[in-house]
Amino acid sequence: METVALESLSLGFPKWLCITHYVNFLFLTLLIRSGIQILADHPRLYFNDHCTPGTEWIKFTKKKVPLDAHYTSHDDEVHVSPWIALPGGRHRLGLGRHWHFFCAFFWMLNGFIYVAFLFATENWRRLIPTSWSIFPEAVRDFVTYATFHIPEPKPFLPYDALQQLSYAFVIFILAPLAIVSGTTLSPAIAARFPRYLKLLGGRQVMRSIHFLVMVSFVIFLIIHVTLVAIVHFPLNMENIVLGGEEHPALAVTLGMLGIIAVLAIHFFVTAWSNKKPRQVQRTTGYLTDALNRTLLYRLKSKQNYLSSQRSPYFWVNGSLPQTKKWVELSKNGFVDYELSVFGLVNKPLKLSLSDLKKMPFAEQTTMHCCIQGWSGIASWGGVHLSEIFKQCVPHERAHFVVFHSFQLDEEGVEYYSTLDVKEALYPQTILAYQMNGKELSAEYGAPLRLRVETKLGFKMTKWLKSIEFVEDYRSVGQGQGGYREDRQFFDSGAQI
Ligand SMILES: Nc1nc2c(c(=O)[nH]1)N[C@H]1C(S)=C(S)[C@@H](COP(=O)(O)O)O[C@H]1N2
Ligand SMILES: [Mo]
Repeated sequence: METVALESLSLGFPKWLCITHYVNFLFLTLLIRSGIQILADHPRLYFNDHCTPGTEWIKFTKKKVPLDAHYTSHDDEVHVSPWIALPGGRHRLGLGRHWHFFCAFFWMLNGFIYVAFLFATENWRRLIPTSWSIFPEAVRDFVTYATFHIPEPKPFLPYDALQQLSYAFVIFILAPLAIVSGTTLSPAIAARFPRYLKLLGGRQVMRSIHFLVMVSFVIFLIIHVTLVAIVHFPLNMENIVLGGEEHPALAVTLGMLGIIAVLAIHFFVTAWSNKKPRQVQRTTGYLTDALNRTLLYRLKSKQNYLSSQRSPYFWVNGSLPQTKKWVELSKNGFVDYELSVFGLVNKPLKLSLSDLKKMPFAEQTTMHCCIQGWSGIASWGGVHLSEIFKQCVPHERAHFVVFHSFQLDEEGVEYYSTLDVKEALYPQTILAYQMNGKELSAEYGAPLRLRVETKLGFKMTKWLKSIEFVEDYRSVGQGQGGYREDRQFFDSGAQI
């Protein structure tokens, strides 16, 4: 039985293996490049969820965070060349993420197909060691390589022990680790399963592991490709491309064409992202938005951190509003502030802070996840949105809620975000006027801000001016669902 199985392996590598191997190379390299783009937006890694500057275990920026001046997490972004990052350049986080999620899907799909075939045939025997002797053999092989010799391959594999072990490690340890650590970075999953996240060491530990997995893949790729190229080159290409040892010239030609095709795709997606970012946002969105809606939309936040777990430092995003109205209001401690609720409602409202404070008080201690990568834990106190719904009574046709801010950008464009009415009514979706038990301070969004705990931070409009009920968010701004979606091509789901 055993020998029959092994003999079938000696016939060479099947075609599905050759194909999935190339597809894997394509998506893995796209994932690495887009991952670097994402990291560049907050180039610091921590083993704690507070992300206090100075507690990084590694950082890729020389910038120092001034603790006395207004410094936002945007100021901390670094720029990476398009030769390395996908798509590279300034303010490309949104697009980097689109490619990362799009490719993650196909990379996983390809991986599952590969593993399914591996076990449906006898090919898993090439990878999974069945004897402890593999370890001393691998050490011997390492010494052989290190002294610039070539070790004996094992019969039927045709890998040596070191190859077998490293391939098994990449496929059965590194790849699953990438998937698990990547999944926990979804704020919706983190909000729904806070204990599971804690069990794994926390968000920033997972983010660091995700990074270390990427580094391991890069190291593996470099060594792997180098050894393929210098040890029995044409013979390797025959196995890799054709699955058997017959036509060396054909194998090398096809193999090189494959690599050129992968490079061409890299050039194409980089150029496309820089020329037509909106098109990329929409195209990749067909898949990732649909997946996000099916898998994550229904998750509700179940976070309840202790007040002792609050972060000593909380990053700030966005600069203070310069609008006359807000500046005036702030001088007066917001006593004249009125939140207006308008649009498709039966009863438009003007609510002062004291009106809001008379409504039932809601408080939650949660972890904030910024799209850039940092996190922080704080308590937020205010009014659940259902209270506003009760008073204004939205029309049947009101499917979306728009949160308008006092803050305008340099071009005078207003910051806003949208939620659909169902999400707006989820537990822990509140209008907060308190942070950590005190009045909300100016930089964190005074007098009022939104908190939606299953989403990334950019959905949580600060310096809230008004709430509008609309039928379709596409009629607001540039129609993408929010200021960041409009301007920076962020994904409007904001749950991954
Ligand atoms: N008006 C306005 N609201 C905003 C932003 C902004 O730039 N302007 N930034 C958002 C982003 S990206 C994040 S991560 C959070 C940051 O909240 P914090 O400054 O309280 O940490 O606010 C969100 N709300
Ligand atoms: Mo953010």
